[in-house]
Amino acid sequence: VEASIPEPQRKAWLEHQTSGFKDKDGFETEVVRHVETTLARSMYNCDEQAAYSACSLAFRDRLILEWNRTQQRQTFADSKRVYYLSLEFLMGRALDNAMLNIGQKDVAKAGLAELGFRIEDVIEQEHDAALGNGGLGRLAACFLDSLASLNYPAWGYGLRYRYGIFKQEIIDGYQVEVPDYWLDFNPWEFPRHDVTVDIQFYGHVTKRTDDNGKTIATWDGGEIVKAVAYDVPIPGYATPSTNNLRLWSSKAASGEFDFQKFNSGDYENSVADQQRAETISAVLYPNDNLDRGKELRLKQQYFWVAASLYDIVRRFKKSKRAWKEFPEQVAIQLNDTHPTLAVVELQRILVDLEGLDWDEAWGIVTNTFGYTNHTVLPEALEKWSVPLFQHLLPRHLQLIYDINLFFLQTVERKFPKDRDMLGRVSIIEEAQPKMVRMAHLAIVGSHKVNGVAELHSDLIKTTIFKDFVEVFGPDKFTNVTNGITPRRWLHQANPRLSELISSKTGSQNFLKDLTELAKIEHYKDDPDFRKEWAEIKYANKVRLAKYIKKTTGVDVNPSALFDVQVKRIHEYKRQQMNIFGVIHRYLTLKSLSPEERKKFQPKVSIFGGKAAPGYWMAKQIIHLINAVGAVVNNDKEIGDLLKVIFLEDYNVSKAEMIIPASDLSEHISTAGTEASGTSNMKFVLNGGLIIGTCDGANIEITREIGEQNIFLFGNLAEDVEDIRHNHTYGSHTVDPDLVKVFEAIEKGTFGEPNDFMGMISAVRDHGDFYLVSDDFHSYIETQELVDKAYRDQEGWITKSIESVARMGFFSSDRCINEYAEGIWNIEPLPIKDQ
Ligand code: Z15
Repeated sequence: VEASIPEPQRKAWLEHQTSGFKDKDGFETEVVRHVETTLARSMYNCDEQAAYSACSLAFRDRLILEWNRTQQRQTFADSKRVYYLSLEFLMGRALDNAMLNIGQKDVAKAGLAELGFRIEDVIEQEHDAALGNGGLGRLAACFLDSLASLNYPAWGYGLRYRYGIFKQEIIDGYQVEVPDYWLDFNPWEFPRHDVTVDIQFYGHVTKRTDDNGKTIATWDGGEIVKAVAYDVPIPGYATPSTNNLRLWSSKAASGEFDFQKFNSGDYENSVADQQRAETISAVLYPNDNLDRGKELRLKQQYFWVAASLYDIVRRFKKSKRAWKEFPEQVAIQLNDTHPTLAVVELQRILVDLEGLDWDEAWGIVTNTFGYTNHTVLPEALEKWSVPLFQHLLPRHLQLIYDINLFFLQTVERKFPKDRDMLGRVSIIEEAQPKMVRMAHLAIVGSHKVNGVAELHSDLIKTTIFKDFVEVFGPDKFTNVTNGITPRRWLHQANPRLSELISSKTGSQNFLKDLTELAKIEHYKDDPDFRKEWAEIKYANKVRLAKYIKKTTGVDVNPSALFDVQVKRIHEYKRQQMNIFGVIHRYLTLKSLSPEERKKFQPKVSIFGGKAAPGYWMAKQIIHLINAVGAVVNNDKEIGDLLKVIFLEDYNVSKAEMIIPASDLSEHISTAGTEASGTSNMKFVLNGGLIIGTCDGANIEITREIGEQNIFLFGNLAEDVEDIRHNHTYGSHTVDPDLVKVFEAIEKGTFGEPNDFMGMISAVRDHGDFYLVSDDFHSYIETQELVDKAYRDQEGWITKSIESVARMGFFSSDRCINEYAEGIWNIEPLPIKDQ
């Protein structure tokens, strides 16, 4: 590691090493000390859980030193900071990442071994920090890793949910949700009981005119809830930089509970106030790509945004600079529209509390914010009803109306008399009731708007935000293609592959500059290299096969083709098409003679993913996958030729095991619906090939790795609208192979057919919105091409190596550098002697 660090950082890094453990004995001393003092246990009854706790505490001590130094350095340098506001941070486990980033996993491994533990078992004890649903939350976590690793002065701001995303159990083939209480022992968070903010809700606004004729608005009454900060250190890789993730927890402003009420015998009410306050940060909403418009969710958003902005403004004020310098000191990124209230809140602080003129304040606001859009799906675009807003945040609603008025005046000047244009771009939708369109507010309140992959960024400019391109011009809209951190998704998830790569690139520097992967392409014909490459994939598959056996009881053959689709269950992601394809394969196999069957490529079809608890169709899809598995996996005629597995409770730590074990993964969304996708990048980076549609980042992956290395199929985004129109107004016939699949289901091959009629009639009777039938033939044909390609193992290995070698572009480091230069105007803080 050392040799790969650029010279200016080298000295700091060496010094950093001295703040690490001297050697394995030094590490052991610390572990034993924590077992015996912090945990108050003896080494004689130290189980794996206690070893995890003590090991984490030992590494945490190292982290804290650098964390404090980093914060001091950033404060002293007084340079611009970026704040990443996200309602979700899907962090996964912290210990392995901390050991790797600090660069002392080998020391820990040796030390733990001497104490009688395998490091893998110790790492496994940690509960995932699962404060997110899927791609959006995991992206935020990858961004934090890159920001710290690249030495950017950056903070994340989020909510400290008491319950993260639910744990999924599969009972009799159905999803059952179990609460995820994860805070029992969490050594990675630091309560800051001295860092609190009072947050106001409800109440009323009064306006008066001051001596200069200026209108002054005051917001009084209502209720106050306290926000308490909890800080999580974010270590950078091979740098001492350790950034901060600040998560807010809600509690009653009056402290424990109301003694007045308690003493007067009204015990229930005294506790109720406290519980109402704590409810705000109690639970993550489990919907991905869906807005349900619930009041508590709006409360969460304002609570988190108001606390974060108070904190940011407080920090800025310490620098004693003029307000106009705010955007030179502060960049705030809105991760989707969830934090858009921050735009209004900053305007409120500047105008109502600090007394700035409207226009000066608005200039500061728009120069501070950037907005990232992550979806074009209409059901995911946030809207809040005006009456709800009026009730919960009366002053903010007034400000939104003012912002809208001034905005529409500028639109009017540019497009005189175009009433339709005004209606289309207005922040307020004229409906019954009126609605606040959060995406419109986010665009108007930001200086840059970005999509997350090229196709997606083009789509928002030509569809949902078309009018805004006319109003603001095209330069306000830009693209930043998503990326992933190679530290977690290569080095940590696939240590043997990382090791093989570093043996050929000469160092681990590819983990800091992923374009160095290109060097391994020189070895693609080297027999030893290829052999090792194939062996690593096989070993990863063996590990997954063992896990499948342990958790499902099904034996799978590690030599079979592992075909994986793991992601949130959603109709647009088309797991239904995948399982229909599996059924088609099963029916084909059944129709063959035993002789013909032998020529067939054996396959294990692996699914995983959570359905939103209220998403009936998604739950039906999970049920069908399990029902098909129950039949196919017990069919003696089929044996190893086909297995169907549903892995329970897909999450970040399971992804780290599953992804490196895939031969083929499926990214098969209806073209134009998946904004980017990020697991597609993770699979390819681990040497798996992809079957996918021309959607999201699949397109850029193809451009980088070459068309010969990916299995693309299906209709193009540009044709989807016409096809849908045809479904409704033309003739709609279901693909004949798909008809046979439906017939098998309806015959009861996989149990009670009525359980699956929703999925069938969506395609057959309700317009097939996601084009499952239109793409089915091309999907099946392409799967046949996959089988053929896989039988040529040598050809497959070449594809795999070439793909990995060409994935450098998809590092979240590249992505963060693009944000820093194109949106935040911020530079890394160089690390000099401390
Ligand atoms: C979510 O996970 C994504 C978008 C959303 O609007 C919401 Cl609410 C949740 C995902 C996209 O579906 C996915 O394509 C993208 O890769 C990811 O965000 C990160 O940008």
